[in-house]
Amino acid sequence: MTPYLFDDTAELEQFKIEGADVSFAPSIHLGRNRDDLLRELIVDTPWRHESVTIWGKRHLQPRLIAWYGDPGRHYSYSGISLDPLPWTPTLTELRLLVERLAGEVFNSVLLNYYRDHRDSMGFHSDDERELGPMPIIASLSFGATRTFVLKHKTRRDLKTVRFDLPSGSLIVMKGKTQEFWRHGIDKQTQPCGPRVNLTFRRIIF
Ligand SMILES: O=C(O)CCC(=O)C(=O)O
Ligand SMILES: [Mn+2]
Repeated sequence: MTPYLFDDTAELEQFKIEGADVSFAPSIHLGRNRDDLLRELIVDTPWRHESVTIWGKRHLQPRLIAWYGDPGRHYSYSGISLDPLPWTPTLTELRLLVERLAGEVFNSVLLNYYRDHRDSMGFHSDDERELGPMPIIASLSFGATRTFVLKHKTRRDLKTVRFDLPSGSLIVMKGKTQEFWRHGIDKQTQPCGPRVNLTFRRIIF
């Protein structure tokens, strides 16, 4: 039996990664069936397929997104600007749960929908000015297990860190993680089902 079938490991454990503050819980207690939540998020979210500008060129993002938050919490990155949708009961419930586990308060969430193994997220840091100097990002995953990859921005001697994000897992990045490290989700050759990821954030202005 894999430990991920249990719903009772709510403890966040800190990874030992130099210059980063990353903690992880493989299976948080949700009080609801994860597959039902995944289906609900896929069906009920007004997903957007956005184009972003990278090095002056427009590209369709290899995933769908949606932005929710308190009124006025706009989010802009790579040439797109998102107006927040109002919190749904499900997203409010998940936000309260994640706030309790992370011991932080969030006012917005970016939803990412990876339709299959071909969807991905390029290496980036969540270091937009509106997130403040040491952003706290809590990232909750549902659906297919995908691999989260962390690479240091300058230190070639530090190994790339890879770990799986199973359905119901929570990862929290804080401190100087965004200053020193980039993270992303690679495409994979092995086919997989859909995954929805919720990255709770605090926009400070
Ligand atoms: O899908 C993930 O786990 C990563 C999401 C992410 O890095 C982001 O939304 O900024
Ligand atoms: Mn990110």
